[in-house]
Amino acid sequence: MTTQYQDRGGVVVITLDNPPVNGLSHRTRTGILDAMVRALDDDGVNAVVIAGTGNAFSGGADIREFGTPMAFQEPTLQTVIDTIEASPKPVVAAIHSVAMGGGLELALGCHYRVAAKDALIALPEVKLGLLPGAGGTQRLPRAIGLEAALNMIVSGKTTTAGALAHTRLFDQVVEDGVLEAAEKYARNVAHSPSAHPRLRDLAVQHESAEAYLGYAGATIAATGNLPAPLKCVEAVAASLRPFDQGLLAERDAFQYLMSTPESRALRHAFFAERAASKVPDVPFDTLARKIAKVAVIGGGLMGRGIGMSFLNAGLPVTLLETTADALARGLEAIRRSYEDTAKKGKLSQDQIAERMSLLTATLSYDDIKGADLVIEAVFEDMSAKEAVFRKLDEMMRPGAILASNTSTLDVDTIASFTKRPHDVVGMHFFSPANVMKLLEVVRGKKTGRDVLATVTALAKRIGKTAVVSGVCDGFIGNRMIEQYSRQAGFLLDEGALPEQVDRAVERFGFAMGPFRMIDMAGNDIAWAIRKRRAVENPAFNYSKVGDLLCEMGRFGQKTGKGWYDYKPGDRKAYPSKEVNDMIVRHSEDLGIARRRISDEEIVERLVYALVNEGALIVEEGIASKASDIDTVYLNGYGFPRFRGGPMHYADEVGLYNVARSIRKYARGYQGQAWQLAPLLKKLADLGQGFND
Ligand code: T1G
Repeated sequence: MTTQYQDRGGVVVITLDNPPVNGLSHRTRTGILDAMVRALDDDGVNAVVIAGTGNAFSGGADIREFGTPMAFQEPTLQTVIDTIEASPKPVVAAIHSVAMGGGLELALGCHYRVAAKDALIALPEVKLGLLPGAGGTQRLPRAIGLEAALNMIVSGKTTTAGALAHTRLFDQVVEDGVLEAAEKYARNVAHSPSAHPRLRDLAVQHESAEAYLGYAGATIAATGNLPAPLKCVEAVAASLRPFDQGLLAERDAFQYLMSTPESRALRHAFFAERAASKVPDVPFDTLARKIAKVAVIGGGLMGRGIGMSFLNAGLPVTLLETTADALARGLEAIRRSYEDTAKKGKLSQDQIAERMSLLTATLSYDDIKGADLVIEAVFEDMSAKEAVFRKLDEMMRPGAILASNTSTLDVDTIASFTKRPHDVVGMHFFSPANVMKLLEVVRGKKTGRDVLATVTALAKRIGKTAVVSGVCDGFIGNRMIEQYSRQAGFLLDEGALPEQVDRAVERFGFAMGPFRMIDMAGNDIAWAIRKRRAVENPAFNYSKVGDLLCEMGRFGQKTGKGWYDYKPGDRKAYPSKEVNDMIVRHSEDLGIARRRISDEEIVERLVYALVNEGALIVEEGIASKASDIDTVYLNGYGFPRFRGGPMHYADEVGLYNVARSIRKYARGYQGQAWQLAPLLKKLADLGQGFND
């Protein structure tokens, strides 16, 4: 059973008990409705309280049902809410914790609501490409006003019951003891002579609603082309009409959004990110090690960001450097970063003081030997890693986890510098490490399962999204972006220019095109990797135009010029005549007649290069599932979330069509770069998708 029924002397408590967040599955909806009917039929019952067990009152509709017939199987959430709202006996919601989406809508259908001050309140459906589909767009404006409701619904942002205590949304907000307070409240109103209040009976007040809603709609339309935010405005606007009419408008909008590719992609992303930390051969109940103290070796850009990630989560960090000067610079940079955040109003001086108090600095390994986890972020050179890991092996207490932040080097080789390879793991943070959510957890052949369980749980604790990768050059993300960059270079040889390529993928939804991105990261870094690759794998051919650019000293923003020209203090990228002339000359030198290339071809070649390499990565077992590839690209490489990630996007296009396009490009310029991945071919032939 996922609902409990308890008669407490005339007040019935219906308790939702559907772990992990009391999702309103068909079973749970049926349980609530049956309990309501039972309470209504029982003359001894004077009032009803609806409560939730565990970590949530309710996290909303059970999204695991979406896309299945159960999602709309009667009793729907609307039916449950209608029954509650029509009850002659008062129904009180006891909100002790999370009330989100359909969970908040369930509470909105109750006559009264008692909540804990810090209970998290949200209608986050828009983040799933939807909108509140069980009356939330109609009842919330009646509870907190049109503007506040629209802001909450369009942004999907989370607030607390305390922040809304002054509104009609809550009849009582308490520090704790919510259930007792709700039960007491129920007894007090049980014999109230007047009808119990229903939000649906209120009218939405706003002196200039039309103007305000018109402005809101225009603003949203200007910020992007996603359907859900606009439908949110339409549905909330309908709350100005009689309630039942507004409800119909909401229902039409919800049904429409449920079938959009954007919503399918956003729902896929939601689950992909939560599935990523589940490693097939690491049982979910694997005992994680206790991490209470962290050490970071290296106070450079990455070391500082990594240290801040832990400080921000309240974990003490010891930063170790080799010289006092380097250490001082690292500490100063961390403080300055916090001060900058404070200037934006996102951090208080007390919070800065608290975080800095958790940070200690040292030049001695003696001061870190008691740490539970040590993360090395020194120079990306194997001899430097060897020196550090031999020292760590000698100094660190038994059971400490020894992690490397390496982005390219072999974690098995690093582990071989120690006598405890089972304690060694890669923790590849993305710069800036205190901001980027993605964490690639690189498992060596001998990395212990409990180490993986520990690091993936720790990632969530510090607000990161962990994806476990096997050992290969570039792990998951950087290995794939190399193929993406190859195609970008070949496109220049054949007729495209940097600004066209960037514009095409940015229109597709990428945060930044390949050339603006590498100008920011540094063309010299890519140059060094290409040189290394050319030695290791002479068959690895790529456009030489990137090398020519570096030979011109155009390393990117850091040199004031790269693929684009930059002006001092201005991060805008200006197309460069010098570079474009060089590109055209290079095509002539290659004897290539430049051709006009469509944006569609540009997007296909860049995205399918990711998809094909992703298929190889899954096939080799470097990633355990295709959705992990999506999680990496959504959280570390600016892939548009409303497209769900490269693998989900390929499924939406149809793998047959992707394979057909790849075969076409394999017959073109530098076609040998297109080796159709066997997994992609197999699934295409079977008419299946990666995420089936
Ligand atoms: N349905 C099913 N499972 C859910 C779920 C949901 N609504 N929310 C979370 N889970 C699972 C999640 O997959 C994970 O599973 C576990 O719970 C812990 O999640 C009609 C149509 C509630 C704030 O969008 O924001 O209502 O990995 O790691 O950090 O209008 O989960 O353990 O197997 O995120 O403590 C609207 C989404 C639905 C809320 C908890 N509701 N959830 O955060 O844990 S649509 C949402 C969250 C809807 C109505 C519409 C968060 C959380 P597993 P977690 P957390």
